[in-house]
Amino acid sequence: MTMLTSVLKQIGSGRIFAAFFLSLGVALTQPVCATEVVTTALDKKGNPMSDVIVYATPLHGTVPPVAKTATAVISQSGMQFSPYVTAVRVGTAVEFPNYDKMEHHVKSFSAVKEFEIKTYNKGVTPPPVLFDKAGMVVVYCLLHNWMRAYVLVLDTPYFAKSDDSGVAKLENLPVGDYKLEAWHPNMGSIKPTLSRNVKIGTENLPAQFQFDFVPTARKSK
Ligand SMILES: [Cu+2]
Repeated sequence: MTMLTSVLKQIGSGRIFAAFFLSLGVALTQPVCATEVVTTALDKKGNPMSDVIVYATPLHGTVPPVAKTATAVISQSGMQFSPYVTAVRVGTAVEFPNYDKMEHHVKSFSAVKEFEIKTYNKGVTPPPVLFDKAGMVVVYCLLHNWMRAYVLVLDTPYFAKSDDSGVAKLENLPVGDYKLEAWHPNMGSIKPTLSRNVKIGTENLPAQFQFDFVPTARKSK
């Protein structure tokens, strides 16, 4: 048994762990039906980066329509927004519940989605905000200047956020050609994403995105 077939056997279940193939330096000749792409985000110094959004946009064809009921939640909890970074599809309604005893005043000045949720009584859930345009939205609290959340609104359903080990998993990707991109909030909406075109299903996949900066620590009280 060659090393490759042994690795494939261990992996099983049709998953592609790109890192394995890259480290093995093996060119795949047999088509592989990918259902999951695993990427690792690293900073300039080579340390794992969390809160990186990795997303894949098909170069041909269309993506499934967004569910009419697509929702996400960004709460105010412990005097911070949680989560700090969120990716959603265009057409997603986002709720901003307040779980703190303190009041918050949620505000976005971003052209992609400008909105304001003024202070409200505890126990009241304000109506959700519909994110109807692609791009980046920065959410502030006007009462607490360290509070900030980032929303990346995407035209594709294929996205994931890196965890503390820098790993993001894109799941249920149909075979095809994609533009694979990686974005971190420190890049704002001006700096271009790290990107490359990939063919999912027939050749090696990139395992790694290395950024040319070290992310700044999240501000706190
Ligand atoms: Cu606040």
